[in-house]
Amino acid sequence: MSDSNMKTLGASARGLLVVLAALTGLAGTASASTPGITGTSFALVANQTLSSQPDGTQLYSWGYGCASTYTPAFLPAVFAAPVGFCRTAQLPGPTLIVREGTTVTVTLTNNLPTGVGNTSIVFSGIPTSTTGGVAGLLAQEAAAGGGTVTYTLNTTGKAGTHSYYSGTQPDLQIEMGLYGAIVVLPNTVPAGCVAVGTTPNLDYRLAASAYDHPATCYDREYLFQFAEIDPAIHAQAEAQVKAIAACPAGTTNSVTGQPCPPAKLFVVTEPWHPRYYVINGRSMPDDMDPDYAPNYPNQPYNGNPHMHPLEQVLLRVIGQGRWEHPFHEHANHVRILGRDGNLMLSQTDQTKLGGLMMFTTDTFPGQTFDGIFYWSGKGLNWDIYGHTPTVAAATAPCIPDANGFYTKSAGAVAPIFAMTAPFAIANPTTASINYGEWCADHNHPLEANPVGAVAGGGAATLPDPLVATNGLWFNGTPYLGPDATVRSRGPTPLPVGGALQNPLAESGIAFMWHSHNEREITTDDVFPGGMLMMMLVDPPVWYIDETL
Ligand SMILES: [Cu+2]
Repeated sequence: MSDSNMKTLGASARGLLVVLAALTGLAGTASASTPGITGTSFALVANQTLSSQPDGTQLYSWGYGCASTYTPAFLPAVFAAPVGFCRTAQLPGPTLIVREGTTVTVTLTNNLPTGVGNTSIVFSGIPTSTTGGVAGLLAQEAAAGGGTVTYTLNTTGKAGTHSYYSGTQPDLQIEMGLYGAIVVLPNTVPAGCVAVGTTPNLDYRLAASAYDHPATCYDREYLFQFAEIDPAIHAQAEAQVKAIAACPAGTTNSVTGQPCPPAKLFVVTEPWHPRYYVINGRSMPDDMDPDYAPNYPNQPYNGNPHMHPLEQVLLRVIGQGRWEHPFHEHANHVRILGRDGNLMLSQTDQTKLGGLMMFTTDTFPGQTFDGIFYWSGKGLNWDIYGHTPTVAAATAPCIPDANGFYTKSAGAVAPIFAMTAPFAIANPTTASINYGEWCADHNHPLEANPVGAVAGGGAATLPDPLVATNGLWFNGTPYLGPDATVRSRGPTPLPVGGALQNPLAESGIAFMWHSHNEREITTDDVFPGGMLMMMLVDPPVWYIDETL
């Protein structure tokens, strides 16, 4: 995907969508947040399971999950059971959400099949002590056949996003799916950050800030875990596990009459040729279905970011596989806040961030970063809300604040949503439609004479909507907001009659977020797939429901 897309946001997004929608039949408007389980004591198991891939493959895998005797609590609260679930094995493992400064215990039980051997967990960057288990190379291990080990984590000073993964034969066990995320929430609300639950709108954040620092406040958050899968390795493991189960040690082979050998897997992990590239255990387009969607019973987490203009969006990102993935968040750079839970501040001014701005973010194996992304529409040279000097200008003012945007400090009304079901769009004020607008482009239409607006001098012959529009996300306009097609084009919007549009009040602009190693945006060599998702900028008055 060309990076010049950054310069031509709406137009390129529209082109991408036409292609993608035609090829994949994009699903609706699901979003995400950072769901997980919370508490100070977790009972995890390592077990075998199946993962679902977009080509229909049910892939034999191993994963961490919740012990069947353990009832986890879910965050955000909207994902309380029965919406949220935690299988006895899932991909990735359950996201553990804990609070900085608390002592956290994680008990791991090894329910992996006979022949796999021991297993363990490494909590990257978090001081850990251990009770029970048996000695291992990188961590104390839970022995085969139901053995347990308890890890005690000291989270003091460890706010941020961390990875956890198997420290036992990691070339095989991480490949099979034994990895997950641990999110450590800061235990303060820094000055200037908005505490969770204090806004009138339903709040999906886990915390007010990423770190104990006022420069790390955020409005919305998403967790992405990147990994690769070589199905040939999974096939070897599955075949050997089944062979061992059919001929348990101490018994006799029913066909040959020979004694069954001691059970031990020997899976060759080189050469290694991944064919699936996953974000949170799913590939495009599965990653755009909702969190906890029933069609992915063992892959509960999606990858489907939405945001409003100017919102500060926290990206929690982990490289869980063997490769580095150059992930490109189209539409802006990402400001890196910290890596592996280490906040990076300016060397000369500790009130300011010191992390770099990245065009493609790097995800090295086992490493995490927290970053801030936002979209503003600044500098596009057209009015993103479709105002023209004659259409809607009078009802939608744009008064620049000190930074040139129409915000509260310039008298704009911030959108507020009624939190009663079904909460879709609830802002009653027209002025809120263009909350956050970049005023320098106000009343600059993209087209001086929009197609279909005949009275204004536009062409009377509309493009064939079947050429221009495919899929539920394409709204037929580069503009944001309710009735954007009408505001930009007059009474004959595209597509005619609006039959193929996404919800009229949504009219978002979509951007591709994907790996820039283009081999990785395939599923078993078929494009589009793999490490790819669509980010949607929604108009301020569109309520972003993170549970869908
Ligand atoms: Cu790109």
